Amino acid sequence: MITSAGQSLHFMFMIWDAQTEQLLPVNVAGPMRVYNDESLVGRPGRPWPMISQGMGFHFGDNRQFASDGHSGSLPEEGTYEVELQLRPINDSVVRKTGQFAGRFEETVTATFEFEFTQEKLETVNERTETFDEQRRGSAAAAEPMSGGKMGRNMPAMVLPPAEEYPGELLGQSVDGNPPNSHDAEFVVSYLDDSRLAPDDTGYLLVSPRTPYNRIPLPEITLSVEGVVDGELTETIDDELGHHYGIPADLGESASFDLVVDSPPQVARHRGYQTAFLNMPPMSIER
Ligand SMILES: [Cu+2]
Repeated sequence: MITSAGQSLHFMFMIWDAQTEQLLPVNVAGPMRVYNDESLVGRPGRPWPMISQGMGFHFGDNRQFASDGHSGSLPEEGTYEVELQLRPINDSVVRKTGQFAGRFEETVTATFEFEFTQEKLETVNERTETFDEQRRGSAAAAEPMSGGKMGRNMPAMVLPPAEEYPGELLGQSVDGNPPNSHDAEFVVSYLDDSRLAPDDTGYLLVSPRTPYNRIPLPEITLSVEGVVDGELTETIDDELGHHYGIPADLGESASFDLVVDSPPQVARHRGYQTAFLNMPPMSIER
C-alpha cells in the first residue's frame, strides 16, 4: 500500500505466511528497490518495522522520487516495479514453532508493480480518517482496516482476545482486563503442559498488544523475576500466534514480576507516538 506523506510516498508492506495465512510480525525486511523502465529511482533502503492503528504491524519507508530530468519528490505518473528482499527468520532471534518450525530459512525477493497517477493519490488522501472534535483528547484508536477495504483477502492483523488463549490467565483485573504497562496490554497465560516447553515443564506465554485494536507488539525484550527468572523468547507459532515465552513451573500463589527490559523497537504512526515507551514492570500472581 502507498500513501503520501508530505512530499514523498510512504510504502507499507504486510508479510504473511501463504500456507497458514498468518501474519508474520517479525523484522524480515531487507532492501527495497523501486524501478521505472528498469532504471532505479530513489535510494535503495530497508523499510522499518512499524505499527499503525489502521494497518497494524507492517514495514514502511518514505521514498522521494527525484531522478534525472524529474525534480519532484513524488514520482512521475507511470508504472513502477518494486522489489523487496525478505531476510530469513533466524531461530536465534525469533523462535519458530509448530508449522513454522524449520521454515523461512532463505532470503527471497517479492516483486510487484504499481501505477502512480495524481488521481490515485487523491483517492488515497480522501480515505484519511478524521475524528469528530468532541472525541479529540480522549483515549481510543482508529479501527483497523479490514481485508475488504484493502481490496484483497488479508489475514487477521489483530491478536485474539485474552479469553481465547489456552491455559490459565494470570494477572487479569476484576473487569477481566489483562495486565498493562504504559498503555500496552499483556495477556499472560500459564500452560501446565505445552509442546513449547520440555516434557513435565509448564510454559509461561506472554502476548503484548495495543489496547483497543490488539495489534501485536514485536521486538520487545521481556523478562521475569521472582519464582521464575529469565528472559522470555520471542516466538511465532501457528496456533499460539506471536508471543514471548519461557518454560516455567508455577505453584499455587507463585508470584513474579514481568519486566520490560526494552520497549517495542518499532516506528510509530500517528496515535502511537507517545505510547509503549516507559513501561514499568507488572506484578503477577498465580
Ligand atoms: Cu508505515
